[in-house]
Parts: sequence; C-alpha cells; structure tokens
Amino acid sequence: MKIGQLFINNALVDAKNSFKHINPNNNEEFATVAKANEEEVNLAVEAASKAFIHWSNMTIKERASIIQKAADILIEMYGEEGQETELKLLISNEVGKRLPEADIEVIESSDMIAYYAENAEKLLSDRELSLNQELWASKKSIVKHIPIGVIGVIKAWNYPLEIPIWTLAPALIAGNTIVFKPSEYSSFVGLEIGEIFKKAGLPDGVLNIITGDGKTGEYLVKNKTIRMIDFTGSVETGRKIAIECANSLKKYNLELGGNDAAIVCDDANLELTANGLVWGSFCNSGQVCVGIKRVFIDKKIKDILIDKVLDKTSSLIPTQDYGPIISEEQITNIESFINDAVNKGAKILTGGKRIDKQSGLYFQPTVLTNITKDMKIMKEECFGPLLPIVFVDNIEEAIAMANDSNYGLGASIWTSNIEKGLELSNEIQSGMVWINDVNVAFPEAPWGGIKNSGIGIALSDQAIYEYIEYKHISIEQSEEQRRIWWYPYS
Ligand code: TXE
Repeated sequence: MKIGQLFINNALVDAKNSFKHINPNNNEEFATVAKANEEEVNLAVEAASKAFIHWSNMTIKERASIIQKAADILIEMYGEEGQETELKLLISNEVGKRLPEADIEVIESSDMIAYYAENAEKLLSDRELSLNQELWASKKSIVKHIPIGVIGVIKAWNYPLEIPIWTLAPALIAGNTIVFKPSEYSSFVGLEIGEIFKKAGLPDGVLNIITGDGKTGEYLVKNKTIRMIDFTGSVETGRKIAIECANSLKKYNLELGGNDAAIVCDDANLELTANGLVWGSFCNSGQVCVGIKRVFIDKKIKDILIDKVLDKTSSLIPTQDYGPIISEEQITNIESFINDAVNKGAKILTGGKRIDKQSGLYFQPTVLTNITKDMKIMKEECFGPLLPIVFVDNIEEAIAMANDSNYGLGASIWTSNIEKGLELSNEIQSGMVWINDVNVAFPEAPWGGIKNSGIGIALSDQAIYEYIEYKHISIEQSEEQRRIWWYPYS
C-alpha cells in the first residue's frame, strides 16, 4: 500500500501525521496519506519563498521552456488513446474515474500547459502604452507584469490532474512560486504533478505539494507569506477562504460549485440530446462542477425524449460505464437529496439506490420527474448521478426557472436552431453556455461562474493576469525644468 509523504524543495519528506484514503472502486485501503501540520505547511511556504527570487528573475522564455517540458512529459505518460498508462491508472484508482475519462484528462492537461508555454511571451512581455499625444507628448509609459509571490493553491478532487494544471501552468510561467494542497481524495495525483514538473526541470522549491485535509488548507490560507489563494471547490469552503483572505488582504480566485441547467427546445435533435443529457448528468458519476444538474424539457417532446433518456440510463453498466462515488459521506448526501425530492412529490423513473452487490461506493444513475422548485435538488448542488427533469410549456419558463438559482457556473441549450441557441444564451445567467454539448474546456476560452459559482476565471489569456500584479512606469522624456501641471511651479 502507498505511504504518502510531502513534496518540498523537489524532495519527498515525511509528515508527522497521516490519514487513510479508501479506494472508492473497492472500499479497500488505497494509501496512507501524509497530513501536513501547520509547521510543515510553513516549511513548504518557506521553501517557495526562498525559490521566488531566482524563479521570478528568470526570463519568461526560460520559464516557459521548462513548463513546456512538463507538457511533453504528460504526452509521454499519456501513451496512446485507451492505453492503461501508470498515470491514468493512478487517477482511476485514487478517485474512481473511468479510464476513458482519465484519458481525456491527461491529454487536455498537456494541451493546457502547452497553450500557456506557447503564449507566455506574448501575454507577459512589457507593454508600451500609446498615450494621448496632445496632453502627454513628452511621456512614455511601460506596463510590466510582475509575479505576485508565493501562491497557495487548493483544489477539489474530481479532475485531480486537470484542475490543478489549469492554475499551476499560468501561475508558474508568470514567475510565482507555489504551495499546492490537493484534495484529501486525490493526494497521490497531486504528488505526481510535483514529480512531473521536477522532471521538467523546475528548480527546487518552486512547486511544493503538501497533502492533507481542510485543516491543512486552513494553515495554508492563514500563512502570512502567502499573497494569493487560488481555490477550486464548494461554495461553502470558498466562502470561508474568501473571508480569511479578506482579513489579510490576500488576492483570491474562486472556482466554485454549480447547479447547471440543461434547456431542451422542442426542435432539439432528440437522439443527440438524449445522449448529451445522459453523458452530461452521469459522467464521473455526476461529480462534475458543470455537470447537468437540472433539466428543463419543452412538453411537446417530453414522451419521446424521456423514453430515450430512460433507455440509455437503464442500460448503463456499473464499473464498465460509470465509476463509484468518492466517499460514503457523499453517497449519504446524494440519498438525502433523493429523499427530500420524493418526500415533496418527485417520482423516480429509474435508479435511486446504492448498488450494494457491487464492491465499491456505487450508486445507480437516477432520473426523477415531478420536480418542483421547493426541492433541495433545485436549489443546491448535489454532486451525484441525478437527472431531475422539469417539463415546461415554453422556453421562457425554462429560462426563468434556470435563472432562479444562487449559482451561475455553466448551462447547456439543446436546439437545432443555433440562432435561437445564441439568443437563449444571452438570457441565461451563467459564466459559460454550451450549445448542443456540455462540460467541455478549452485553454483559449475563459472558464468561470457568476453569482455564488465563483470569483475570477481560469483558462484563456485573461487567466494568466489573475497571477500577476501590474506595474506602470511613466517616463518624462523632455528636458523642461517645469511641467505645466506643476502649479505654482509651472
Ligand atoms: O470540495 P471541498 P470537494 C466544486 C464542485 C463541488 C466541489 C467538490 O462543484 O462543489 O468542488 O469538490 C479544501 N480551508 N468544483 O468536495 O470540500 C479541501 O481539503 C482551506 C468546482 O473537494 O470544498 C479540498 O482540497 N481549504 C470547480 C478543497 O478545499 C479547505 C470544478 C475542496 O474541498 C477548507 C470542480 C478550509 N476551511 C469542482 N475546507 C469549478 N467551478 O470549475 C476544505 N478545504
């Protein structure tokens, strides 16, 4: 069984405390995980602080070439599509992800790193401004992109490689050094990320990985040397972190939960939409921030679409087509959402139960109807394999119900009329909208939510500026002894 350590200064070091991680695929002990205490967290921050001068003084090009090597290493670890490489098996064994989903995660992670390595110089080089020449003919202005310093990164478990990568790549290239705490459910994938960047040539102390739980995360947030926290996780935890950062005036970037709506128009391609709804609701067993969590279907197509959705859902085979739920606690949480809905009148069309005969934490993909807006499932994120359906008389009703939420992460629209899809996208209150697809990330496109779903963005050119401070240098180029604006010395 694996015995975990901390990764500080590019070396594995023991921690005083530890906890057991259970493999969700079979309920057996997967590993003993090092749980960093406050002193060990501070050691990691000290290592990152010491490494900052040298790393931030390297050129953008030098930093980008090291980060690009990490992308190349990931391609080697990817092997071929469908090949069971060590990294993909680690992802699958630690968090229960199916291998085809781990496949996508590895290749997308490499693509995201390569995107920032390729565009770093364009995005981070000094910029000369063109000022209003009538007013400021003698002035020259330069804007520099300065690294923030030591950044604390705290992440969720459900995309254990990709979600950390979409922060680490831009933040490192921008010249910051990092202490990263992976989720307690994905500690070993987190440690593997440290090894990948070490192999790519990242100098000692630039990236440090401290495994542990929420308490370890708290120590990191409280550490006074940390100048920014980049967090991905639940709204509840994000709020706690934001309050702590506000107290010490740290920057923060929060990628939080969602309760994403899928809106199905009466002109939708029904086979495509049924496949999309089932995939969007049950991939990673519904443990996806931008998974489909509330479905609004135009009544005119309800019977034929429901038949297709039920047919596809009930044919899903556990372990082959979907993986386990991450923890016993999360399964109990899923059951509480179903019980609340059923007690308020919801009808279970398929699923709704644990699969006890199957070793591991398996739960049946579940389709519910007769959903009303007072149900927990409509107001809070469940983070499980539930597909609650509301039938609407018209799409305006669907938009209104979809927007009646404290979340605003993503949404999907299913229609054969793209113009209509674009119009509806303007009405939906979310940071991202997919038309005839869902849950797809591109390094070129901003990823983030509005309302309670987050503050700040990930991915895209703009995201790299989350990890810098601007410095404006203004140069007076004339020999004049005075300035007309220096009253009374003008
Ligand atoms: O979150 P948790 P989970 C969201 C997803 C869901 C959640 C699931 O929607 O809401 O993440 O991930 C650490 N101080 N997203 O259950 O419990 C904890 O150890 C400091 C959104 O893991 O919030 C873990 O490392 N740290 C996203 C991390 O916080 C603390 C995409 C997250 O834990 C802490 C993916 C504390 N007090 C998932 N308490 C998006 N929007 O893109 C816990 N932690």
